[in-house]
Amino acid sequence: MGDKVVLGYWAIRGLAQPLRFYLEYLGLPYEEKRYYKPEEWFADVTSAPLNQHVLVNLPYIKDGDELVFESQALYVYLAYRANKPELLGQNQKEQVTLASVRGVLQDLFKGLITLFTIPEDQYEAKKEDQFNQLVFWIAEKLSKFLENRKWAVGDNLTYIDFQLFEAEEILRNYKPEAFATLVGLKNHNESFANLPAIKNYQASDKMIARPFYPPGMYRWG
Ligand SMILES: N[C@@H](CCC(=O)N[C@@H](CS)C(=O)NCC(=O)O)C(=O)O
Repeated sequence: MGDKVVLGYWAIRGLAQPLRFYLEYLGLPYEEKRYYKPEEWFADVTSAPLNQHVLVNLPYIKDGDELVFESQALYVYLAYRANKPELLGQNQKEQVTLASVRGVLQDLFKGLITLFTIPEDQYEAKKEDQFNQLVFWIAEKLSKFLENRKWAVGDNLTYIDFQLFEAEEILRNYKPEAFATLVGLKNHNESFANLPAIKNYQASDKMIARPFYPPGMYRWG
């Protein structure tokens, strides 16, 4: 274990943004290694210690000599590291619900990526249909699921709320009028944004407001 954990990722929101919120909430001392250019990442990934790891990827957590890859694994590692395993779900029911919400969210993120990577010359013509077919109906399901519950698994906050919040922020910024109709997601979004750690972080200069996705490669971000 190191004095500070290091979160490595591109200098965009992407897969790291919920982890940044999570680190703030956990109160773990951390720093970020933000990669601004592919060359910077290439230099690191081809030298020790990263080149000694088969699963190497971004985001990663470096904790002293320990290196952890795969974003979903990072949430688990950091919950134990911060001595807050309750964020993994406190019982079987919460852990199963968390896994269900995580699966639906993965479908939603996949739909968003497909939407935002429509070829440039087809984007205007296709974006409305693709939003409805790939994104909105999944967001509606999640929203309905969240009605009458404070957090994704019920009364207790877990790490999946951090991923859910990022999905909400994408929807809220991309299509505010559609997001406003998703009452369950809207209420969850407001409750999460009001957590003191999140409120402070969003007001700080560490916060990356945009882009959500790599500039140039995506039609929106
Ligand atoms: N399954 C991986 C996906 C990671 C991934 O696709 N990382 C992208 C950025 S979102 C990347 O640029 N990885 C570095 C590389 O491919 O060299 C995770 O969840 O962490």
